[in-house]
Amino acid sequence: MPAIIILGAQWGDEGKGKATDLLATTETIDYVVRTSGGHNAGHTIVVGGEKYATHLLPSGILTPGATSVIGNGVVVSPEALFREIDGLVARGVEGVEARLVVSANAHVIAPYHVTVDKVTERFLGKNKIGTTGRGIGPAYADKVNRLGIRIADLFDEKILHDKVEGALDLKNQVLAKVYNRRAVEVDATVEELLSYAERLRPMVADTSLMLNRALDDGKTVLFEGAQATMLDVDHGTYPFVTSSSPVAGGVSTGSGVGPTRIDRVIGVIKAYTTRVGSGPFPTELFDADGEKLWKVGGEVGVSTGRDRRCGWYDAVIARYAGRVNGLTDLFLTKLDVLSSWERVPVCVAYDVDGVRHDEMPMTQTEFHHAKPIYEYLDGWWEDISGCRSFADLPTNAQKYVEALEEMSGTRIWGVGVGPGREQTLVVH
Ligand code: 2SA
Ligand code: GDP
Ligand code: MG
Repeated sequence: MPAIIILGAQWGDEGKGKATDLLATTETIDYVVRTSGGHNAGHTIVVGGEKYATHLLPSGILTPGATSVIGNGVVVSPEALFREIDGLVARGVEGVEARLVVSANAHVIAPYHVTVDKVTERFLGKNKIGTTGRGIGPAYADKVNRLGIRIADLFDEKILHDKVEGALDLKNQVLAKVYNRRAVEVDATVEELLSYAERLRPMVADTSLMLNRALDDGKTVLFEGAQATMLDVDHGTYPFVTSSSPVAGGVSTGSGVGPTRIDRVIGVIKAYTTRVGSGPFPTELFDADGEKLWKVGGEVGVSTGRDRRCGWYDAVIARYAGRVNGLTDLFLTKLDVLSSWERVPVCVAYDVDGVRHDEMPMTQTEFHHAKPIYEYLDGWWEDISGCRSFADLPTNAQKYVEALEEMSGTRIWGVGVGPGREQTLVVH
């Protein structure tokens, strides 16, 4: 299986890190590639009881022998990158920089992007997006506005100076006139960005060329998604989305590997649903069940420490993710969290102002009005975290997985019953 995509099918934090890590330990994966987002991502991997979190680095950085790639579609804060590398090295992870390749065309998150992200959110008040405050949106805005700084620009002081000046021109006026903030200094910004250049240079390459050649040579490439389908700037709950394309199509633009080279697209999906940040969420719970999911599931943001909102599984979203990503498989995580419910509700359709919708409504206004229509599946009481095969699961847990597969329209390849690498069952 030479080219595989792993991506989020809901609003993120489905367990993509674990899925990537699992695949990278069960098959020989030569490259693990990030193609969108930046250090807003937080992926947790638990190996032998030791917990690691990756943010900007692909989770494959923990797989010995695999090369980690930060593709052109990613926005890179050099400061955050080095902080993350140093953190892993301090914990004894070997050869991190030697196994990391960064695209020359990836865009840079400069300190002023973080400033703009934070002041904008404050300005929006109750209408805020609930961003991670990492400068992601403003960096992508500059990219599309043709005001971005790319990694390659860090190696040419004159170009860098011109570009920073251009990027700050309008921003400084807005910061002063709208937000009453001091101007960001061009020279100091250029100096800071240049200070990262020497350490970064050996890691920088034409990653599209490298990955296409690797596929020509029969190597296996795993594209690791960040954020998720419902946070996609086109297909998600706009404007409550991130500013990149976490769907399968974004992998091609974010890596320079064409869609005809992709063999498998795995959507990672929780056995219930969570969301962090603002925006509509039809199955969200505000009662003791929501509290229990949050507590048992440990639903706290890996990058910001924010509490995640919790709700029941939404098969409409699962079908939508199957469609917009062309999923070949689902990997269902956190089934263990659902032990000890008499009945488990699953959303099968929405009621939008009195009209039943079996598919995602066409407009965001309708989606904001969507009320879940539930089917109730029988629950189970047993602790399933020790199960290692599908047949080990209690009958009702097996039926739950089978019902979700049927309702979601994509085969369920594997099931997670705990955070550890080994706490996984293969269904098909
Ligand atoms: P941004 O910062 O511009 O990308 O924020 C825009 C929206 O995207 C959401 N977002 C996320 N949602 C889930 N998980 C993410 N990663 C971290 C994690 C989040 C954290 O793994 O827990 O620690 O808070 C992530 N990154 C971005 C964000 O909440 C906004 O709704
Ligand atoms: P990602 O952003 O999709 O990589 O996911 P996060 O790491 O942000 O959040 C997923 C959380 O669920 C992490 O704490 C994982 O360790 C944990 N996790 C993953 N799979 C399972 C599972 O099957 N069961 C349980 N209980 N936890 C899991
Ligand atoms: Mg996460």
